[in-house]
Amino acid sequence: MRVIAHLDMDAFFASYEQRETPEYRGKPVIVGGSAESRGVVSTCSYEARKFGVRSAMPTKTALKLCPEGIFVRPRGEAYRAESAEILKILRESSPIVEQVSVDEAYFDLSAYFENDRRPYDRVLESAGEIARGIQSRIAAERQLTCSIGVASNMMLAKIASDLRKPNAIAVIPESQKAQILRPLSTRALSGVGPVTAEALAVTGIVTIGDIQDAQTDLSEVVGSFGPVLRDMAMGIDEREIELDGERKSISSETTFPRDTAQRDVLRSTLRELSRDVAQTLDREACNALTVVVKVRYGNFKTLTRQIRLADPLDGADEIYRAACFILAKEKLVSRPLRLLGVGVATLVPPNPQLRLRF
Ligand code: TTP
Ligand code: MG
Repeated sequence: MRVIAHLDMDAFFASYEQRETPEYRGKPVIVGGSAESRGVVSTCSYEARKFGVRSAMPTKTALKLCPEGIFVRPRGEAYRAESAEILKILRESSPIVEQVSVDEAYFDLSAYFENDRRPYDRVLESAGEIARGIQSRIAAERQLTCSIGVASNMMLAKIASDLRKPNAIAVIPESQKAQILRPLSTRALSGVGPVTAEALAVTGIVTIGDIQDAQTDLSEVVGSFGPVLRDMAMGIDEREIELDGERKSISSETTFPRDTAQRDVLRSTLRELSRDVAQTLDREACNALTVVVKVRYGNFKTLTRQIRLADPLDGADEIYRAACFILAKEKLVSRPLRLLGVGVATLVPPNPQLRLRF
């Protein structure tokens, strides 16, 4: 029986700041760039969320929504060091751990239940108790709260960790997985970004339940992603946890509902993908030295082209400009595209001088 857990820290950067500065506790704390330099919110405490403040919102907007908020600049290095301590605790409970971002990791608990003969749902429930133990240890040793989801696969475990945040343990029973997925937005499925979600919404598919009930073959709408999407909507996900070291690249890609060479469509997609990548980079507290563009044509021929930059970059605009440059220089849009992707690699710690922009 496969038993997978997903841990996600609660309001990570903000909780860290609240732990470090006791006066901040119980108050709306907003971590992000400065309003004057058009900075955005990295995250905010749950107290600030009551005012409507959210990640990725311009700090200026956050200031309007929550004028009494405590505004703090992010400290990437400190968060990464904290993340390493949390991971150490996790590794003592399971040797199979895959960290996916600065505040998030999957871990495998199957070994605890190898010879367990109880029904699957009972086993998952017991795994929930192990997760509770880990959560208590993190609270005691790091004074930070987290949420952990437990289920039969990675996708469900991640969805579970988000179901009852903050400070929650959520188990998705195997017998109820399809039902629990039903009301959730299609965006909860990995690989469904804003573009795919919109393409689905146009055909009336808004929730995962809508995918479950769809009579038509979704490949009309999302191409080869269709069958995968159907599986995910039913709660099926065969991915294995990858035992990795540091993350080596970050990317985002989208398959078009119809092959396209239209410049405005490609440009706006590129902007969206660049924003996506920049956001992940920001979350990882990293900059990048390489920008990669991936294209796939109607006949499935796939090309990737990259450039190495002299100075590390981390902003969406910079990634977008580099990607446009690659597309033009390599004449990649000689035919309509089925898929367009943008990525960054050669990740490096942020340049302290660049941090002064905040
Ligand atoms: P999340 O886990 O998405 O958010 P969170 O931990 O702050 O809050 P939640 O309780 O909802 O999990 O992201 C983890 C950290 O990554 C977050 O603390 C700050 C950073 N981050 C950004 O810098 N920009 C972003 O847009 C997001 C979403 C997160
Ligand atoms: Mg989190």
